[in-house]
Amino acid sequence: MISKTMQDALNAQINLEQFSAQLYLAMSAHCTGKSFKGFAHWLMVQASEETAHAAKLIGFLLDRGGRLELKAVAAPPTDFGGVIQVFEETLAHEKSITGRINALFEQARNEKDHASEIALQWYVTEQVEEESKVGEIVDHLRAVGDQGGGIWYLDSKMGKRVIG
Ligand code: OFO
Repeated sequence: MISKTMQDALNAQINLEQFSAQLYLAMSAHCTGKSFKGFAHWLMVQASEETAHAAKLIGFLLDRGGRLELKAVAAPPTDFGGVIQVFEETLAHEKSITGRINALFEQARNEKDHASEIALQWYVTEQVEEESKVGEIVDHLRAVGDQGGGIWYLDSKMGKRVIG
C-alpha cells in the first residue's frame, strides 16, 4: 500500500502533467494562429504525450491501491510571443518538471518506497530526453532567427513528428 505522502505527491504530479498538456495545447493553438502548422503539430503531439504521462502515473497509483484525487487544472496563458519564445518557455517548463520529478524520486528513496522509485525512474529518463529534444529545437531556432526562410524550413521539419 502506498503512503499518504507519496499518494499526495503523485496526485500533484498527475495534475502537473495535465497542466503540461494544457500548456502545449495552448502553445499549439498560438502557433496555428501564426500559420506555423509544423510547430503547432509538434506541440499537439507533445500535449498528447503529456496526457499519456499523466495516465501512466494514474495507472501506477491505482495499481498500488492509492486513491486518485484529480484537481482543477490551471489555465495556461493564451499569448506566447514569437516561436523562439514558445520553445524557450517549453524548455523552461520542462526544466521545472525535471526538478519536480527529481524531488519525487528523492521522496520515494527517503520513504524506502522501492516500487515508486522504480516507476519514477522512467520519468527521470524521460525528462533527460524532453530537455534534450527541446533544447535542440531552441538552438536551431536561435540559429535561424524568427524571420526569413530558415524558420519555415524548421516548421516543415517539425510537422513530421509522429506520436511515440
Ligand atoms: Fe511529462 O514531460 Fe513534459 O512536462
